[in-house]
Formats: sequence, C-alpha cells, structure tokens
Amino acid sequence: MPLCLPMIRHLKAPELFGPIDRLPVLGTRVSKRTFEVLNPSTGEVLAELPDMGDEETRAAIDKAYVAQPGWAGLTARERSDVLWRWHQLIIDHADDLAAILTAEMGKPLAEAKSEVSHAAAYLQWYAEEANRIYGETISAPSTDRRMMVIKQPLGVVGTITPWNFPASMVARKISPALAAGCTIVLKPAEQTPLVAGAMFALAHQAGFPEGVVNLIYASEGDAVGRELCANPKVRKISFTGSTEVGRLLMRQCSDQIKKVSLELGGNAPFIVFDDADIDAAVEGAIQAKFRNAGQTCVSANRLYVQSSVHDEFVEKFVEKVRRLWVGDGFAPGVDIGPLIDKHALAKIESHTADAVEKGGTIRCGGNRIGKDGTFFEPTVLTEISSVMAVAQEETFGPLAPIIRFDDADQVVREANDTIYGLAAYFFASNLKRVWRVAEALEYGMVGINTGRMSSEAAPFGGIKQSGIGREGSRHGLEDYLEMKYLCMGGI
Ligand code: TXE
Repeated sequence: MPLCLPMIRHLKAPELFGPIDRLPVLGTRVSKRTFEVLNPSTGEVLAELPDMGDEETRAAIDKAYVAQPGWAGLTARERSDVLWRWHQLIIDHADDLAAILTAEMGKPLAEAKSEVSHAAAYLQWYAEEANRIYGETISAPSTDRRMMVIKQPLGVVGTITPWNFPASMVARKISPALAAGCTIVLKPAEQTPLVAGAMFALAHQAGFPEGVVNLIYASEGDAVGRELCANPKVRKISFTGSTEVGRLLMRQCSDQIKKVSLELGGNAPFIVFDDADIDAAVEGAIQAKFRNAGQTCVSANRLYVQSSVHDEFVEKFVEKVRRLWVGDGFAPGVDIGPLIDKHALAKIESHTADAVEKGGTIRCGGNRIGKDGTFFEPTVLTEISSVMAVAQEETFGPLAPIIRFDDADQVVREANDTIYGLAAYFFASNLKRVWRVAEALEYGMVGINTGRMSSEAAPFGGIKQSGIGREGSRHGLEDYLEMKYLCMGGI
C-alpha cells in the first residue's frame, strides 16, 4: 500500500499521513495550535501539523524513559531485527518518501531518492552494528582480581534534526541510538517534518515497542530544546544545525553535565593545486558545491585555485555551471531546486552584493530567478578576497567564490584560518603533497581528489566550532554507549 497519495501538494496531513495518527506521542497532544508546512518551490501549503511544546515533549520523554529498560533488555539480535524491518519498509516506500521530501524541501527528486537510500543504508549499517557491541578484559595487576569493561546504553536521547537532509539525518541520529539500546525523542526541523513523520509511521509498522521512538512536531525549536536539555531523564542531546543553536544547547546542557553530540556549520575550503587533474577537480567542485543547492554543511564554501591553473579551471567550471538547470524538484532533469526559505535567499543575495561591492566579479549567475519560490542562479565569483563575507561565512547556497593563490603552504594556513573545522577538499597528484596537505588541514573530514565523501561506514563530524562527536561507522555507535569498569576481587 502506498504511504502517500500522488497528489501530495493538494492534501492535508490526515489524508497524507494517516498512520502517524496512531503514533502514541500524538495521543498526548496538549496544544491546539497548528503550523503549516510549505512547498519552497511554489509557496503552497502542503500540510498543517500540531504545534507541540514543552508539555508534549515531557510526555514523550516519560514514555521513552519507561520504555528504555525493556528495549535495552532485548537481545542485540532482537533490536537488530526491528531495525532491519524498518530498513525494509523504507526501501519498500522509497519513492513515496522521496516525493514527500522533494515537496517539503525542494531538492530534485533524483537527489531525494538518493537521500532515502542513504537513510536506509544507516539503518542497515546499525542493524548489523547492534550485534557488535564489545567490551574488554584487562590484565589485572594482582592474581586475585579480574577486571573488565562493559558497554551499556546511555538511556533516553533527545535528537534535533535540520531541514537540509531531513530523511538521512533522522536515520543517522536515531539508528545508532536504537542499536545501542537507547530510546529517543526526535524533533525534526519545522520546514521539513513530513518525511520524518512518514519514517516514524514506518517505524511504528516495523514493530518498535511503544515509547521507543517518539516524534515531536513543533513550529520552532526553543521550547522543545529547553525541555530536552533540562529534563534529567534525558541523558544526551544529539543535534545537527547552526553553530549558534549548538552553542545554546551546550550551555543548556551544562547544568546537568549532559552529553552532547553536535554537528554544526562549516566553511569548507576546496583547494586545486597546480598538479591536479583539472577536469576531475571541476567535476568534484560541481558536486561539492551544488549538490542540494549548496545547502550542505560539507559544501565547498571557498574555492582556492593555484595561479598557473586558475584560468583553465574557471573557464571549465563556469561552462559546466551554466548548464545546471534550476527548477521545481519534481521536473525531470532538474539539477538544483529552490533554497529552503526567504531567509536563505536573502543571505545569498547579500553575500553576492557584498562581494561585488568589494571588488568581486560575477562570472555567471548572481540573481534570483522568478518571483515565486526561492530560486537562485548557480553563481561563480572570481577576484575574491578574505575581507568578503563569502570567504568568512557559510553561504549555504549555490554560490562558488574562487580565490587565486600562489604559495602552497600559505593556502593551507588560509584554509585553516576559520573557527570551523568540518570538511575540506583538495585536488593534487604529487604523493608527498597529498600526505602533507591531508595531515595539515585542521578538519574532521578531508576529501582528496573527490567532491563527495559521506558514507554510513565512515565517521562524519567536525573539530573546532563545527562540533563534537561522530556519526556513522562504529564510532557513531560508541557515542550512545557508556563505558562501565567492573573489578572483581577475592578470586
Ligand atoms: O538552523 P537552526 P537554520 C547552518 C547554515 C544555515 C544556518 C541557519 O549555515 O544557513 O545554520 O539554518 C532547531 N533550541 N545549518 O536556521 O536554527 C530547529 O527547529 C533547540 C547547518 O535552519 O540551527 C531545527 O530543527 N533547537 C546545518 C534545527 O534546530 C532549536 C543544517 C536547525 O535549525 C532552537 C542547518 C533552539 N533554541 C543549518 N532553535 C548542518 N550542520 O548541516 C532552532 N532549533
């Protein structure tokens, strides 16, 4: 049976998401307020959802708290089996989930399908990983003692997700928590709650026991975030979003020394050295810059190109960028959808104007498209200097500022000169340079001769003010486990 009907844009929530009504957390709804979810391509209303606050969050936390010992008390295989069933249901409904995602977020349908597969891959990975939670034994300093370390789930985890990858962020956060034996309360971004709702409906069908997964819809994050941080039943907050909100959550968690995982903003450098394969670098830059309309935390934000290859790179890059097609994510062949909202549009417009005012040159693009929706032309700027906002801040849009450089050592220092440390990319072929630059870049993730690196099998996360902790891989599971040391005497 399809999860949603094809005429998604004309339907209201109850018709679209019937199964969600049966999710226990909606039974505890207190507030009568609602909020609208819009299609960013057209501005039309997709759905109206209950706007929940601290009371509903408290009720969801209570449910998660009661359910946690039972969930942790299952065998790893039993927890794994439920995750597998959820994975299969997501695969079975992938087309519907992708359509919901495109409708509420705007990304091209092909990208939405690929995101849903990526989300399913996290469930698969952690369904397997649930069976691989190991402790350790320690050689004791005396013969009458035995010493060991066991791993136990943290307890209830509060998770807050952003709008840019609304399906894969849900899976990436909650599947390791569930595999570890934690229970969760999740608040999706207000712009994109529908695909999260649909995924939770499928989780319900997969057979998670009552209270293990809990969803809170809210028109803003403040009240829910405060309750999740202040409630002593919650043992950890896992957040992806802006650095500003990450800082706030960390402060709010400090009273109880609550654990936090934060995946925040970035300002990724993308460096093309003179020994690079220029065609491959152009291709990599297109992927790293324009995927998801540049709205990814690992998006190439500053493109540094060495002088001797600068003009060749710019010419080839601009030619490809001009061919990118912008439009409604449902239109076949579209490469770039709308920006998420008018604030994002205002930011890219102001970054472009600031660069031009300070001496930057627009090589292509530079303008908003049409009056409806939030579309912006894919844009390339050259003659960029470090005083411009595009070089200092994350633009989070389809804007590629190119900075010319001469000195290979100096460019690495400039690339590191930021408060952020999430992702960096560089293209080069000299082996010695490859190793030295990879080691010198102060980032949690470095793409070498590639513009794409996210994988469920690899640790995703940043250093400096880009965050704390890692998601994906076995390291992502460790973040939801507590280590307990046992020492037995009198042996
Ligand atoms: O982020 P917010 P926004 C960056 C990117 C973007 C900027 C602003 O640079 O331009 O942040 O985006 C919830 N307590 N990233 O405004 O506000 C909110 O409801 C608790 C990078 O969308 O951080 C949503 O669920 N939660 C990024 C989530 O936080 C709060 C992805 C993200 O919203 C809250 C998104 C509060 N007080 C933006 N206020 C990435 N790392 O990929 C908001 N929220």
